[in-house]
Amino acid sequence: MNIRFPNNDFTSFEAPMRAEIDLDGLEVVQGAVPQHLDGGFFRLIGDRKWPSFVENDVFMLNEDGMASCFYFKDGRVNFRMRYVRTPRFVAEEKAGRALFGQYRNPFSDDSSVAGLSRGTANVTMLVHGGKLLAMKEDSPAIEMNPFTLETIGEYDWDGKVTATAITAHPKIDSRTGELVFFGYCAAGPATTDIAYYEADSNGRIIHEAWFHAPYTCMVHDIMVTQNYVVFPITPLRHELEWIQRHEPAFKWDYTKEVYLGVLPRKGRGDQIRWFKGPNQCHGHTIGAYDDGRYIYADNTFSKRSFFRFFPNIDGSQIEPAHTMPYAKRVVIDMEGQGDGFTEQPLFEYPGELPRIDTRFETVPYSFATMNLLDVPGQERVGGGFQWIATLDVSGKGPSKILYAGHNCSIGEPQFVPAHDEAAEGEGYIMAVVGRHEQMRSELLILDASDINAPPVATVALPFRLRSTGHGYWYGGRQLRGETNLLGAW
Ligand code: V55
Ligand code: FE
Repeated sequence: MNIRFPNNDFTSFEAPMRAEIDLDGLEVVQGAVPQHLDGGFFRLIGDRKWPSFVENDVFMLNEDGMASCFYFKDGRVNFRMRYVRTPRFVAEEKAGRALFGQYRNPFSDDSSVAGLSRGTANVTMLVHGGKLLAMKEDSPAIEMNPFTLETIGEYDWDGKVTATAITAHPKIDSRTGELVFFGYCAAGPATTDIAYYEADSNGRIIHEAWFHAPYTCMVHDIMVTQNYVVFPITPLRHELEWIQRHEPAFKWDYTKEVYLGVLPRKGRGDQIRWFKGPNQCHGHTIGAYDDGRYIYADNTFSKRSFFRFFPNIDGSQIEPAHTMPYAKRVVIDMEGQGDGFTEQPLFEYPGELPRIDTRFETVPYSFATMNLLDVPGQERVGGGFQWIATLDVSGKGPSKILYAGHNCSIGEPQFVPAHDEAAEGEGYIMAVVGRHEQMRSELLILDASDINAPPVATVALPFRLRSTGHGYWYGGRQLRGETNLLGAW
């Protein structure tokens, strides 16, 4: 059979790599890698092994997960990249062709794979309870070896997690090391069931609750504080009839309100309180905390879904400005009588892939970093994410912006603390830059307090890395299972 990828947006720099890589001793072309850095910068990339048999496939979201890691030790950087051998990947490898069809549509699959997990494990890599998991929100987590990136298999927390799908954006409580996570469409495709779980710092399930969302939609991320969990229900709708008719699995609905579902931490499903607000689309959570009465939850929101391949439900043309995400703070008064919430803007430029110093997950914080899509007035050549910004969500400190360069893309920034006792935001920002003219990528290690200073180090790769996917830093002690708290090493 002729293997041929379609001629679409994903050619050139973004063409599938389809290659697994081991490269020890990456070249440091500028500066020096800090000697004391011990750990791994894990990034999950989408990379289709076999061309889709579906026309106009949702490429970015429906690609095989490719686990990658920059391992740091003694000032050296080693790189490894391996496909996540999901049940889907293994079945397709055996067949030597794609067997799974449209994004989130089991009715479009080859009959030989009926009932097999459709998960691609292409969103986030989590280390918790001494395990490395590759995650995708429509399927179970996949366990991998944190050092070799070999796939171990599906992981269900010793049978305690029965939801058919687990979020790719769990949160680790920075005080307790507990893992807070959920699944939506947790009782099967296009169901309103949401399952909420917590695991203790050793990875044992200590809480489970189920409830129903007011309507079916994508629930990509959550907000977690010391006392509350907030589930964002925003109308990137998902209906069984659509997938039965082979229409896009998700469509944007301008008519529905937003519902923020608040549960006390470790609360029961029937304790959920819904707070309503105007139509908009949730992107990612930045950070969240509460003071006992008010929940402060920072997120990116756009007027409609960022993804232009999901059409408007009414068939209207997509307004490009409506896809632009902006950082906003949501405030919920848990002692008030109302069922609404207030919002305030956090940053003037559109951006996504926000991250914080993870040691401040669930507690008051101020440091954030994100990719920007546009900086009005700044000259640029190229498109998409070309800047990173650091900002102070408390509004007290200045924000900084770094342009990656003409025809250069930049990936999600990752904060790495300088050492375990480092103050919030004291440390490094790692980000992969794609140099499209050279068809090569670089890993930048920046001073988080001044991203405009010359990089601490520039690590060169002799190949390109596709620009999708989230990243996470895990310290060596975490990787070796010696601690479950997020830290430097
Ligand atoms: C996102 C990414 C996905 C997905 C759903 O918002 C949402 C990002 C790469 O896969 O399936
Ligand atoms: Fe995400």
